[in-house]
Order: sequence, then C-alpha cells, then structure tokens
Amino acid sequence: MACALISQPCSRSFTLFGDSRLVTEGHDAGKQTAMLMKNIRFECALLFAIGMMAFPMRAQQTAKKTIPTNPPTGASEAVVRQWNEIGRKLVDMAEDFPESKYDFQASTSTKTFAERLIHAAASNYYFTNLALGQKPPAETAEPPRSQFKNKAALVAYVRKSFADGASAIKAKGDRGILDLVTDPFGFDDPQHAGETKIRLRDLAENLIEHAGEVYGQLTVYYRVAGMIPPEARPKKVAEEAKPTLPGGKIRTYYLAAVESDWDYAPSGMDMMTGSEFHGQTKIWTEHTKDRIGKVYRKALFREYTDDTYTTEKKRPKEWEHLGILGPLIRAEVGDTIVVHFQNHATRPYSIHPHGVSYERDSEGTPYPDTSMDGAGLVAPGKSHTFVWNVPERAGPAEDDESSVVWLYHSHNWEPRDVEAGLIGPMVITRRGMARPDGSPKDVDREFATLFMIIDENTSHYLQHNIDANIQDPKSVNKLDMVLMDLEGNLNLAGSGFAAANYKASINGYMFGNLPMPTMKRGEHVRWYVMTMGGEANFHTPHWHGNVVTVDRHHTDIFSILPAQFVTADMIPDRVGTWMFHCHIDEHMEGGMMGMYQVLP
Ligand SMILES: [Cu+2]
Repeated sequence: MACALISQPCSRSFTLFGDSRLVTEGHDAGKQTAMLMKNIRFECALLFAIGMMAFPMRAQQTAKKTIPTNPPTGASEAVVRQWNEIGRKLVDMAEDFPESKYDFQASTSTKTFAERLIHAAASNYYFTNLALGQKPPAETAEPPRSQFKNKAALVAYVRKSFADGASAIKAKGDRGILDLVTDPFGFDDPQHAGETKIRLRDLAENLIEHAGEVYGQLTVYYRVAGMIPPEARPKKVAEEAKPTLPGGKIRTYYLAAVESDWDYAPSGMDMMTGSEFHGQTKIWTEHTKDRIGKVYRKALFREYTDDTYTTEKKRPKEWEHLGILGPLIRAEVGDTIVVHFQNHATRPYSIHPHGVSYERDSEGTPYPDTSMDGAGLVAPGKSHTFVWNVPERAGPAEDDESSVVWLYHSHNWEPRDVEAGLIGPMVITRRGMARPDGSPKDVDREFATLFMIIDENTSHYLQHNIDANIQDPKSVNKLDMVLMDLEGNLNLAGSGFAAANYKASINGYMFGNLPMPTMKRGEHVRWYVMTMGGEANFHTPHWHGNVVTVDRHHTDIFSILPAQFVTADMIPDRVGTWMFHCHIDEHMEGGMMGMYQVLP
C-alpha cells in the first residue's frame, strides 16, 4: 500500500533523502516483513495440515510423540497478530530512539522522527474508527508535534493507537472483520477514494503495511543519524548467556544456511562393486535429458570461524563422512550452547534442536502467536542467535552410554527444509565425562550417520533442479512413479521421474560413496545413528565384520524409525573393509550402502 494515499505523502517526500540505497533498504524492509508474515502463516498452516504423521518430535530410542495443541487460527486472530507485531516494533523503536533526536530530520525537506511516528499512529484510526462504526478521522486530525510534551507522551500515544486498533479487531471477531466499509483511501482506485467498499480485514492489512513502511523509513533515520537500527543489532542474548549449571562452559558456533549443489555419488562410480553405474543403479544416478541425476541444489548448514561468516571452518578428516549434515554441535551437561546463525539462502530458515532446553525464540519453530524473530525464524540475509541450555535431561540417562545424540534441523516448513538438507547432529556428553572439546573421555572415535531416503520431490529446490537439469522442464511429469524395475518386475524401489528423486543415502552419499569411517582394532568406537524424513524411512543399519552394543545387547543390526537417534558402541576385533548398509532390500538397491574400515 502506498503511504502516499494516506494524508501525507511520506513515500514521495522520502525519496528526497538523496540516498536511494538507504531508501530502498528502508522500503523493502517493510514490504519484506509483510511478505514474510504471509509466508509464515501459510507455511505454518501447511505444517499443521500435513498432520501429526509427518511431524517429527523427540525420539531418543523410544518413539514417544507429542501432538501440538495450538487452537485453529481465526481470521481476526491472524490480523490482530500482525497488527500487534508491527505495533510492538514501532513502540520498541519509539522507546529506543534518543529523546534528544526526536526532532531529527533525515533531510531538511522531510518530517522529523517524531512526526513520522505520530503519522503512523494517527493513520491507524482510519481503521479503528471505521471498525467501531464511527466516521474516519478528518485529514486534519493528525495531532501536531507540539501536543506531545516529551518522548513518554508520544510513546504512550503510539502504544494506545495500536492497542485501540487491536481491541477493535477483537471486538469485530472472525465474522465482523469481513464486514464491508467505505474505503477512505481507494487503495486499488485512488480516484474514487471514499466511494468504493473494502473489507475491514483488508483495510487493517493496508494499515499494517503502512506502519511497516514507516518502520522502514525510521530505520533510515537511524542510519542517517549514525546509529544502528534495533533489528540490525547483534542480540544481547548471546552476551548474557550463562552456563546451565555452575562450572559449565559456553560453547559457541557460527552456522549459516548455504545453498549449493550436492553430488550424491561424487566418485561417479558404484563403489560397492567398483564399477560404473549400470542397470538399476542408473535410475538414481544418471543425468539424462529428462532425469536430474545425482547432483541437486540443496540448502546445508555449514560452520564458519566467526561472525563475519567469511571463512568456512574446515571439516577435519575424521568428520568428512558427515557429508550433507551440518557440523557436529557438542556440549557437556551443564554447558550452554550458543549458535549464531546467518541465513545465506533464498528462503526463511531456522534451527530447531532436539533434547536441549530453550525459550521460544531459540526453538526455531513457528506458532500462531509468535513473530518471525520470536520464533527464531530467519529471513534471507538475516541473523539470529539461538541459546540452548543443557540440563541433565538433555544428556545421558543412567542406563545410557557416556554420550547421546540428538538432531537439529530447520523447522520453518519442516519437511521441505529437511529434505532440502538442513539437518545436523548434536552430541551431549555426561557431566564429568567430557574432554575439553566435549567428546566423551571413554571413547576413542565417534561417527555420526543419518540413514535417510532424501525425497528430492519434497525439497524446496525441486523446481530449481528441474529447470537447471531437464532439457524441457515443462515436459516433466512430477508424478511419474512406477513400481517396476528396469526389467519390468514389480519393485518398490521403483523407477520413473519421481522415483529417481528418492535418494536412499547415508549422510547424503549413495552406492558406497560415503567417505569411509576408519578406526583401529580394539578401539572404543561410538556410532551415532539417526533417521529423518517420510514414511519410507524405517531402516535397519547393518555392520558387516563386527558387532555393536545397543541397549546392552550385542547385535550387528537394529531398527530405527524417522526422527529417532541411537547410540551404538563397537569394539572392532576384525580388521578389514566392511559393508555398512541398510538391510531393507529396496533401500540397499536404491543406494543406501557404504563401507567402514578397521585398521590393525
Ligand atoms: Cu533403510
């Protein structure tokens, strides 16, 4: 909505600043906020619609599921949420800006900081009055600056304006918010302002967008006055983070979501047979005019050395097998984990951790009553700091080994975020059992493996991958899924375009391309095994050559369901290179195979 349509042409006068870069920044900020809000609501609704089956919750060896109990969101509730969100931001800004600068003008021809705030607050009554069945305010009704003796009085006015509007929305309710009123602005048709009808909800949304524009403009006032706008400041939360228990450490990580192309079989070979891809294996690996092949655009968590996010932290050789997974996040019970996250991708993402303890803004999950920032969702180009406490319950229970594994993953549009690749391991070590780096003292080597049939059909980047790889993208039948192998026999691994996008992989590697986990005979080795994803993701990880101990039982295989995590200890006694794969036929055939190596 162009602000120019409301009494004062702030958009137009705004361009008189002379710095078009700043103008763009401020303006886009408002629009982007509105767009993102819409996005979140949509994605949130979709998430619930997908239902409980696809909603991965905590699972540490047991598969208990908790069902979210948020009430359904009505039309008025959605509006009031956005209304309060932009109101809160403007009030916060009004309180934050120094009183001595309230009459600061970003340029001589524009209004002052205070006047713009008054303008945003006064404009709200175009909605509030109409919602209450009153006449719209007169053009001259905007209170003069001189009416406000001090900053406190002006802040109170802004606060009251949004509170009045919120009560009016609530009073109208889900039905009343759809009432038609005479549009004071003629949003779609300014020539006929005061003649056409508009739904109250749409009028409210126009004013929310208007307030967002003012907010964007005021961020420019900050810049011009040589100050950093509130939203651009680093979170204090990180500086204030304290160890969860006395004597604990703060463990700091810098993660970014990065979009890059991922090769499921970088050697170009079926390493299980040592040969070129042939026959059935070509379904998932061969790039043709109508098949994507083995290289897909993904979004991955990558670790950086500091908050400049310029130098990616080199992954040590012993952790190269992590593949698509994000970095291993570690802590000892009693520590606090601080993850600084910057979103380098083109979509809003988050980090949602399992097991550890957090406030909502460190949960990385949308709810009906939280803002983007309050939920830990991060728009493209933006940053957020997550603080996770590590109490006893996040670590090993009495019968667990000295460390347990959890997952973290993006949880904005959860299934699509994870299929896109935003997932990583987190290991918590028992108090008193950790080395300085957090690893368990009684273990010589650890490996983390995610058994997952990554469904590239569900990834956010499917269309990108089609456009980038398929000769005639319009010809693609995205539903092409045939339960048949290349010889015409019934086979659940299937063939066809959609089947070819199911990547049965370990850490994003197929057909033996997993960098080989390597250990020495007699070492105490710990395997952290995880799964995630859709309903085909029940797996039976199997080690040839040696056995593991899981829940005090010897085995060389166990079963694991989506979003479960298992710690399996091994003391290898057989030297050699051994298969490590899922034992389910279709999964093996589809590529879920790797090898590990035991040196003398
Ligand atoms: Cu499997």
